[in-house]
Amino acid sequence: MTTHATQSEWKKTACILCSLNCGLEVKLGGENNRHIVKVKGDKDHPLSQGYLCEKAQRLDYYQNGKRLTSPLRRKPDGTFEAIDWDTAIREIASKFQEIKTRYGGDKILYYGGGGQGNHLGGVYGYSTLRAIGNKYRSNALAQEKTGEFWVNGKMIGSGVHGDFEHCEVALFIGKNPWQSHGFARARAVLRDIEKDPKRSMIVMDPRRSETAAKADYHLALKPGTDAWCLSAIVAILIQDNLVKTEWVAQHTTGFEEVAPLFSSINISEYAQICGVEESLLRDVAQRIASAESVSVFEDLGMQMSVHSTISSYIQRMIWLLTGHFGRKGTNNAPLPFLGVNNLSKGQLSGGKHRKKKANVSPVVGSKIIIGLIPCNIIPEEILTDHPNRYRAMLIESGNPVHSLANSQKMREALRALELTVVIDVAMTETAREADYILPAASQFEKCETTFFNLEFPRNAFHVRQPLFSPLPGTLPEPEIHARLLETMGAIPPQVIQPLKVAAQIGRPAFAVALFATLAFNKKLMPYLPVILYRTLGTTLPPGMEAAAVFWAIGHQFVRANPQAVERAGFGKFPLLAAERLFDAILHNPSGVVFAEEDYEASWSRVRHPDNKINLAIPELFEELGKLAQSPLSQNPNFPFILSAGERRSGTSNTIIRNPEWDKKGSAGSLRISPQDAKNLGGNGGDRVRLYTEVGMAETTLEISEMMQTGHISLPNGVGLDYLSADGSIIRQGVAPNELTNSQDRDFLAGTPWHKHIPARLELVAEA
Ligand SMILES: Nc1nc2c(c(=O)[nH]1)N[C@H]1C(S)=C(S)[C@@H](COP(=O)(O)OP(=O)(O)OC[C@H]3O[C@@H](n4cnc5c(=O)[nH]c(N)nc54)[C@H](O)[C@@H]3O)O[C@H]1N2
Ligand SMILES: Nc1nc2c(c(=O)[nH]1)N[C@H]1C(S)=C(S)[C@@H](COP(=O)(O)OP(=O)(O)OC[C@H]3O[C@@H](n4cnc5c(=O)[nH]c(N)nc54)[C@H](O)[C@@H]3O)O[C@H]1N2
Ligand code: SF4
Ligand SMILES: [Mo]
Repeated sequence: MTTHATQSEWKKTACILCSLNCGLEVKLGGENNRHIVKVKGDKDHPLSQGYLCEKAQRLDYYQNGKRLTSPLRRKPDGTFEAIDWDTAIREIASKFQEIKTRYGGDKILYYGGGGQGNHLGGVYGYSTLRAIGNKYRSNALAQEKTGEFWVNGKMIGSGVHGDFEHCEVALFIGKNPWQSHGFARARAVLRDIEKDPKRSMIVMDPRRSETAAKADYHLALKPGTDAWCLSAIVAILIQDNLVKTEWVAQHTTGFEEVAPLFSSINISEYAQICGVEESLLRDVAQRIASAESVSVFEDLGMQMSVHSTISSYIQRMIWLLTGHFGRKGTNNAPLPFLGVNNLSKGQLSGGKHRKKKANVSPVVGSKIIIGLIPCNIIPEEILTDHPNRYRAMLIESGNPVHSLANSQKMREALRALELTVVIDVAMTETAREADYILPAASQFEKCETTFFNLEFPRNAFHVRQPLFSPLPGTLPEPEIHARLLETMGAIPPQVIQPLKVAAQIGRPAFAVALFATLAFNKKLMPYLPVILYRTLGTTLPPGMEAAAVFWAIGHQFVRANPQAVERAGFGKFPLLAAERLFDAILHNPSGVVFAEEDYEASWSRVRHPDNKINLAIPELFEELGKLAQSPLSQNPNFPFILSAGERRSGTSNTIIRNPEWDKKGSAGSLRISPQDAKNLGGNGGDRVRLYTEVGMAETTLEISEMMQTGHISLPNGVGLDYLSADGSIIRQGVAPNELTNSQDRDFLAGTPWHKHIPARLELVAEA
């Protein structure tokens, strides 16, 4: 499984550092030709079109950081020993089966399945989960986007994505796309909006972020007051008759129920609570109501703060009451190849549920949204003395000890389990707590893809070809899962051989043989990904075996969406179109446009009677009503609000662990306003102690005009442990979740309040 490149060749791949996955061309070189030495944007990529940001230049620090190269097993003394793959697979398979027999497979929690650049492993992981009887899952989406998914489900029945390239007005709520991206070619698009006098940008952010600095309207609200700020804008729309009543009558239901919630709001009072001039709120409401098109992006500044889910609801009211859905330049419902939410739910396509799933977690009883239990409750689910507590975890491509609230509690929880298995490329904070660690091939050493396909009306999908062979000692996840399943006896060997032969004859013969096999043995259905990998996969180009699942996913997709695929150029006949699509996926290293639609298609995804959007969510009315009675209070012992996890140019979650690219260590400082620094008697570069209710960390002050008084900010993705060449551990910056409390979470979705942590500062006296 090699695709060795010669010294001078440019190879196509994608960046794996954020959800945009920009298409790249990279030059390989260095020792054994195993380094990424040059990086440029791939002009042929259908979405990024040659665009990239500076972070992509650091990819070799991921590829050639300190990697795991052997399966590891924890010894009774707590240290790890290297073991061979056969032993590791055999022991892990039998230990999971033991847990299943003793307690039930529902006591095995699965976490992760993919990060910013890799979702293919998760598709294969699904087979293993079915074999071990898994029921409960979680991943990072359940600490950011589940509230939004839930609200989307109630109102629209589909995900939505703004059309920022074409909108007249862009509204960013707790979102800093200049650094964090989130839509294709973000910086280029932001510059276009900034330059065009007919277009406007509105940014709601307590901080003068890079995006806010480019905005026409910066609503520099007080941290955590989004719900009041957004409610005030909705109230202005209703009270000043700015609602597009005809559109609302034609396309929505429930307006009569929600209007009274906003018509009595005291706008001046709400403006005061959020600290934004009432006149500015009125200007913004006017601008949105009079715009031809408005696109909106809500992100962590709002989603990871108090009132997360109700804010997701209120903000939708702003653009739905003004008719900004289902047209060019507005918010639309894209058609994903395989939605990340379907992946989370363990569904191979957007099709129907196989079984009725649990709707609350077994111990805490928290709501399960898109098949995920909230990340914040994981420690309680494990540490509570309850018969249904989880006994084991399989963690794949996720670093919950570092990335979920309250790292100390998460460590304690992992240690309390009878079995923890981690699949990762590096020795992470999470892996250190595991019983077994399996070393994965890197994302540049295997076929990979993501399902973050959110563009509309033209959508693309990019399956990457490997740049290198797997580092000796590592295996790609599809191979790991195939071996686990085979060892557990889930797939009888006699099933594989005839299918392999059929695949050699051709895909039509394979299709017939596969259907016959599955018809006779329905129990094999959950293992379809691995069966495809072991059979059809052997006929695919070397290194692309794992792409076999796209044959099945593609057929399902084409059957469900024949017109979109036909318009993308794959022909009229679904069976043929699906085969062409599969070939295009395999042989197009820059990615494939798989769907072309018109804006009307958005409406077809509104899954409510008559394709009308539902404005009324009674489950949220009580919580909304509380806003009028209870403005935010602040504990006097903690006079600052800390936002822990700001996206900066120097951060990329915990994907790049090697700190060498940031030799000055400047990526990790605490931003503070000039006034607050003065009050504290501190200067830039001074060391400070930062206290929260659960922890303390030492960090360095960075005086920043971006910050308003009372608000301080730390970056995400730093404070990682890195084993340097001489064996010592380097840790640069503060690991944010040593400071966060898993109890601080949304009342409905359980999402954390990472952007709203009460904090106190103390200068460290010079020695
Ligand atoms: N460079 C870089 N880019 C990334 C990532 C990365 O690690 N590094 N990670 C990716 C991932 S996983 C994600 S989810 C996205 C997240 O992308 P964003 O959500 O855009 O990133 P953040 O910087 O966490 O938060 C955005 C803004 O919220 C503001 N904020 C803080 N408190 C409040 C508040 O109370 N109200 C409002 N309205 N705003 C507030 C902050 O000042 C900040 O500017 O970024 C992705 N892109
Ligand atoms: N306080 C605070 N905490 C936060 C945030 C915040 O703003 N504030 N942001 C949150 C957000 S939005 C997110 S999305 C999460 C992200 O946090 P996580 O979901 O933990 O994801 P990543 O940091 O992206 O890293 C995933 C893991 O995948 C591993 N990996 C990389 N490539 C491969 C591969 O090919 N195979 C395997 N098996 N493993 C691989 C990496 O080494 C890493 O350990 O962090 C969250 N944590
Ligand atoms: S970090 Fe995101 S925006 Fe930057 S190059 Fe990578 S994928 Fe593109
Ligand atoms: Mo995220």
